[in-house]
Amino acid sequence: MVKINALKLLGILCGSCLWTFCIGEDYGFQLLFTSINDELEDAEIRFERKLPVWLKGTLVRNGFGRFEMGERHFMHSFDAFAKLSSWRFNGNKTAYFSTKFIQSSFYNESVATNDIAPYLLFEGVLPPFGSYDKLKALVRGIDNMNVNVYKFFNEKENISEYVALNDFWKIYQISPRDLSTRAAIVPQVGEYLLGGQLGFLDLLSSAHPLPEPGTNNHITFLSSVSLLPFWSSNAINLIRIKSAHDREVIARWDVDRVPYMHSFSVTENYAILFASPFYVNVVRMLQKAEPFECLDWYPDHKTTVYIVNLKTGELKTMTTVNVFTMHHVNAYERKGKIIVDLSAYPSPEFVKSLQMKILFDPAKRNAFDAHALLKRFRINLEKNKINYVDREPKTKIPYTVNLDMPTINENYRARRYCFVYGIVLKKDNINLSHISIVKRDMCRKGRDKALFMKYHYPSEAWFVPNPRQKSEDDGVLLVPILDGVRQKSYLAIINPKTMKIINRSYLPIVVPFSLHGRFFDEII
Ligand SMILES: *[C@@H]1O[C@H](CO)[C@@H](O)[C@H](O)[C@H]1NC(C)=O
Ligand SMILES: *[C@@H]1O[C@H](CO)[C@@H](O)[C@H](O)[C@H]1NC(C)=O
Ligand SMILES: *[C@@H]1O[C@H](CO)[C@@H](O)[C@H](O)[C@H]1NC(C)=O
Ligand SMILES: *[C@@H]1O[C@H](CO)[C@@H](O)[C@H](O)[C@H]1NC(C)=O
Ligand SMILES: CC(=O)N[C@H]1CO[C@H](CO)[C@@H](O)[C@@H]1O
Ligand SMILES: [Fe+2]
Repeated sequence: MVKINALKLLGILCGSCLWTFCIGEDYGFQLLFTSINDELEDAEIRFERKLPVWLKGTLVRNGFGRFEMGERHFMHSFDAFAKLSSWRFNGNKTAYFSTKFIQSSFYNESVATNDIAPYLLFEGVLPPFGSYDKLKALVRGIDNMNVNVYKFFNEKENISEYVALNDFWKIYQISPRDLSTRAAIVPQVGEYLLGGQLGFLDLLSSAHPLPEPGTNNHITFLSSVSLLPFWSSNAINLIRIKSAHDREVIARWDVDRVPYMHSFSVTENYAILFASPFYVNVVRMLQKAEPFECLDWYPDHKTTVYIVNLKTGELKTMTTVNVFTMHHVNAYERKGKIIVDLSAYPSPEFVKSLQMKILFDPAKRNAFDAHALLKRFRINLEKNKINYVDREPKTKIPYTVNLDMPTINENYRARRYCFVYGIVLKKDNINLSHISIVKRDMCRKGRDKALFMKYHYPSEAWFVPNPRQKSEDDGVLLVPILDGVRQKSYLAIINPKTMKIINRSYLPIVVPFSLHGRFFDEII
C-alpha cells in the first residue's frame, strides 16, 4: 500500500516537473486543443453520489475533436473537426456517455484521403491549399458543423428534428440518441434566395437560432453577399424556421456591407440584431477564401441595430456605440422598452487570437485580451433611442461581469430574468488557462458567485431546470471539465444556488474543448 502510494507520488511529481518544464504551469491545458480520435457509444459512467431523481434526459454537446488529418493541420481552433459528446441520464441513477465525430462530407472525405479536404474554413491550413483547392473550397462552402446542436419541431409531421450547426446556412441532421449523422440540409426559402437570384452567396447564418415565443417555430437570420456589387446589393434576411427544411422570410433588407454576426436576440414581438462594423470584404474573400482574413473591423464606426417586428416584418434601424459581440444573453420587453443583454468585446481581436499557434504558446495566449463585458442595452422604440449600462448591479467578485458562453434557465427565454451562467477566461487577467465558472445576477447586487479550480478547465455550463422548479436558479448546471492534473475529463454537476460541485463523473476519455450544447429531456 505504502509502496504504491510512494510510486504514485513519484509519478505525480515527475509528471509535474515535466509539465512545468514543457509548458509552464498550465497542466494539461493543451489537451483541450489536442485531437482525440476515439469514439464511444453508451459507455456507462458512474457518479460519485446519487443523481437527483428528476434528472432525466440527454445533454448533447458539440465542439472540437480533431485538429489535423494526415500531414495537414488547421491554423485556427474553430476549424477543428466537429465531435459530438452526450451524457444520457436514464432516470434510474445510471448514466451513459457517448462521443462521435459528425460524419459530414468534409470529415468523410478527409478521412478517406488522410488529408484535410478542401472545404471552406475560417482560416487556412498548414501546409496551405493550392489555388485550385482554394477555389474548390470557396464553391463548396463550410461543411463542418462544430458549434451547436438544436431541436426544431416539425408541426406538419409532428416530430422533433435535431441538427448540428455552425455560422452557416447549411446544417446537418443528427440523431441525439446515438450521435449518428443523418444528412446535410440546405433549406430553400423564397424564390429570390439561394440560387433563385444569380450572383449571391447565401452563406452566413447563426449557430444560435432562438424560439419564437408562443409558437413551435424558431428564428434565425441569413446574409446574402452580393458577388456583383454594381448589379445587386447585399441583404440580410430574417427567417422563420418551421422545420429543418421549411423556412420563410419574415423580412429582407439591403445593406451596404454584410456584417459578421454570431447570435442575436428575440423577444415576444421583435428580433434584435447587432450588426457590428465587422464586414465581409467580398473581393478579398474571392481571392483568399478564408473568412477570418476577409473581415474588416472599423473601430471608429458605430454598431447598427436592426429591430424587426416578428408579426409584421417592419424594420427599424438604429445605431449605438462601437461594440463587438459573439453572444447575446437574453432579451425581453418591459414597460415599452426592449432590454437586450450581451457579452461584449471592444473588438473581434479575441476571436482571431484563438489560433492553434497562439493557444499552444503560453506567452502568446496570455498576452491577448480575453475579457468580455456584460452590457445591458435599453431600446426605446418610440423615441428611437438606445442606451446602455455595464457593471450594474455592482458585484463583490469583480470578474463575474467578464463572462462569455452565457446560458440561462431557458424557461426564462424572452422574459424578465436575473441569472446568467458563463465562463470567464483569464479570470486573473493573466493566464488564459485560469477559467472560472460564474453566476451573474442582473437584478440585484451581492448575489454573484464563482467557482474556480486551478488546473481544471471548464466549457460552457448548461442549466437544467428542476421540473418542479420553485425559483429561477432551482436546477443543476452540467459542465464538462478537463482535470489537467489527472488529464481526464469529467462532467460536473453544480448546484446553481451555491455554485458548488454536487457531484461528478470522470469519463473514459478526454473531451476536447466543446462550444455549445443543449439538454433534451425527451431523449432517454
Ligand atoms: C501564468 O502565466 C505566467 C506567464 O505569463 C507564467 O509564468 C505562470 O507560470 C503561469 N501560471 C500558471 C499557474 O499557469
Ligand atoms: C437504467 O436504465 C437504462 C436505460 O433504460 C437500462 O439500460 C439500465 O439497465 C437501467 N439500470 C438499472 C440499474 O435499472
Ligand atoms: C460519411 O460516411 C458514413 C459512413 O460511411 C455515412 O454513413 C455518411 O452518410 C457519410 N456522410 C455523408 C455526408 O455522406
Ligand atoms: C404527435 O405525436 C405525439 C407522440 O409523439 C402524440 O402523442 C400526439 O397525439 C401527436 N399529435 C398529433 C396532432 O398527431
Ligand atoms: C465532487 C463531489 O462532490 N463528490 C462526491 C460525490 O458523492 C460521493 C458520495 O456521496 C462523495 O463522497 C463525493 O465527495
Ligand atoms: Fe456561439
